[in-house]
Amino acid sequence: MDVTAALALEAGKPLVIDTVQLEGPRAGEVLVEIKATGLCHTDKFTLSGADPEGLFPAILGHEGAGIVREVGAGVKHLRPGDHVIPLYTPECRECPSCLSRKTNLCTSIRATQGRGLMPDGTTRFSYKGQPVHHYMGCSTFANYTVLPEIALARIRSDAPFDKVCYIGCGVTTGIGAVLFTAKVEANSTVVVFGLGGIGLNVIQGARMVGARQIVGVDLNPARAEIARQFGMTDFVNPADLGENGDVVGHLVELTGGGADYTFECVGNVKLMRQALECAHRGWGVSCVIGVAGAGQEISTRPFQLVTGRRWIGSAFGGARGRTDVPRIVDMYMDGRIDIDSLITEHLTIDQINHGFDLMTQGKSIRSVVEF
Ligand code: NAD
Ligand code: AHE
Ligand code: ZN
Repeated sequence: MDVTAALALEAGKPLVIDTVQLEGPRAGEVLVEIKATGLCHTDKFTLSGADPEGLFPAILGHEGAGIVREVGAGVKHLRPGDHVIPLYTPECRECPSCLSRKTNLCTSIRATQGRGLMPDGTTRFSYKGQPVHHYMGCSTFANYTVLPEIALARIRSDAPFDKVCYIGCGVTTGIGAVLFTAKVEANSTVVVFGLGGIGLNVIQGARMVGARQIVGVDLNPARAEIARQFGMTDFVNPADLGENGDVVGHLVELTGGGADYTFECVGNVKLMRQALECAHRGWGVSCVIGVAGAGQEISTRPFQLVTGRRWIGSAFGGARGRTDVPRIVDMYMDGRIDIDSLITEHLTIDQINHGFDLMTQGKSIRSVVEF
């Protein structure tokens, strides 16, 4: 079938909106009509060429919501008409990782997903007769896409697509990192580096569990107001501390000796170090969420770990998609989490490059494209 997509033809070039061809679902696969998709910083990162797994041409996008239109042979848990959220972290419930109960990182289709292919090693998309890669197993920058059944969470049918698409990445990543990965306790002190689409959800999660102090760190002063609305108690702009300002020292003092939990939500390895080092001696936990580019490495003095800080990381908030995503949708529908205030732009697919420009300029939190 012909579908409308935003194509990433080359690294560093704007997306091209055009008609591409999509084959129907094969065994174990599902055709989904995408109704809405968010723009995540990771899409921009991959488009820039900094992603070691970035492949071109590809159809990017991994934060979508839509409706099942057709199922392939052997699909057991979904049928046409079901409302779904695509999962870049699937949940097969059968692989050693799923069965371990120690991680959400299902391994059943990760190898082919990383090569931009469906589990059978082929692609369903083509453009001008040439194959086009899938992205993160989702490719939501198209009004129709094909996914494996295990990479779809079925959600309630009264949830608005233009809001719950954000649960496909940003909301779940931020809230989940607090709830599922770090397991922040009530009365904790928390520092969040980066108050964008992810960091604001970390703040929202920290408030939900009853953190007593939530410090936000961002170079963009415009982020302070919305972060306060989400539960931030203190704002630190590193630029205000001067060029050689001691960000770590300042945060350690502000939190009375270091924070119980810190989160890096930018993708900057220098900030990852600062986040570790402003965690409390003896017990502070620092969680890396930001994605850093090819060749980047983190470093610190081992003494920081010897003295009891722990450095951890979180992908998709540690959430098991088919199990946890429908619950997070319920949390939104019950008014327990705010998504609406974070969606600052509604765009058409023709405006998608403008959406990425707004992200670069720090003028949007989440832009959502509606089909
Ligand atoms: P975003 O662009 O919405 O937000 C980034 C924020 O960081 C902005 O507010 C920006 O002003 C701030 N910032 C930039 N440089 C800074 C600095 N030096 N000091 C302080 N603040 C700074 O991005 P996002 O969508 O929130 O994504 C954030 C990061 O999380 C990205 O690296 C993205 O790839 C990653 N991510 C990871 C996961 C995961 O599962 N681990 C999921 C989604 C996104
Ligand atoms: N492909 C990159 C890493 C990208 C990455 O870390 N992705 C996160 C999700 S970001 C969503 O916005 C993730 O889930 N990683 C786990 C996984 O299995 O991909 C690289 O460095 O190669
Ligand atoms: Zn994302």
